Amino acid sequence: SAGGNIGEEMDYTITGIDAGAGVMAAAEQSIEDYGLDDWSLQSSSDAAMTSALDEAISNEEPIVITGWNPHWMFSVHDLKYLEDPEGSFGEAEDIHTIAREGLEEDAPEAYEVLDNFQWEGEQMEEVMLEIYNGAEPEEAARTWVDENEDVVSTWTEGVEEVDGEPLSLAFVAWDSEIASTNVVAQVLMDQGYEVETTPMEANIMFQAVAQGEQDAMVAAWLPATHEQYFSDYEDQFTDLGANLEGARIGLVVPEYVEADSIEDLAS
Ligand code: PBE
Repeated sequence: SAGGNIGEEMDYTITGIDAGAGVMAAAEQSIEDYGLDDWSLQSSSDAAMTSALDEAISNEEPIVITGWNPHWMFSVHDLKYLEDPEGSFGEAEDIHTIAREGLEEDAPEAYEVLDNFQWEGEQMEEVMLEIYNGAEPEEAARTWVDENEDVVSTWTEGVEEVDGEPLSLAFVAWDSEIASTNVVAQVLMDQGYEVETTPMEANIMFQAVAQGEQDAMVAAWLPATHEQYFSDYEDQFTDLGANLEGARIGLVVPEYVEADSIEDLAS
């Protein structure tokens, strides 16, 4: 309600996601940077956070979440990022593809497709929205691949097909990475691979690719969000560069929340 203390109305709680996400570390940093001494960051999961968001909006209650782009939430709800003059959440990010050492020799065709894989935030959001609207991730990815042959062919052009070779992709169950990982899996299946996708925690995803237990992942947010995980293993895997440019993380609120900056959360 207008005039009330905004923090009090939200129990001084930022609704977060899994504790291992980079956006969680950045949110903890923002609590420090902005002196939000009364506030705490609640960890849960992407799914739990977005259902808390849906519920808050249907009750027109204030809520602050850990948000990011690309994400379907911006198409479904009227949301805004809180300004971040201290830069706790960094600047624009790219999402990188990372392959295990030796993949180029062991599976050159998959490596090439992974290296070529590149798309736009809006395209990722198309897949995310399908899933939000009830499609299974595999199904949503299949539809997108079938409807975007022109894009997909730029990833696969001139790459030879294989006959049922195994290929493993690690990911974290963030809505954005569920979308990208499933799209890449469908494309590699079309190339003849037996693709296995395995969800895991963020630190384990980096570790598994570094140790060669997983072939690749398409979910490394750089330079800031996953900096810690990345620098831990930097010389133990191959960074294939950005597959998506212009991603972003931050604190997000519904438009009706009477705050424009993280500074406004301080009491
Ligand atoms: N995210 C989505 C992840 C990276 C992808 C922003 C929630 C993170 O914060 O680590």
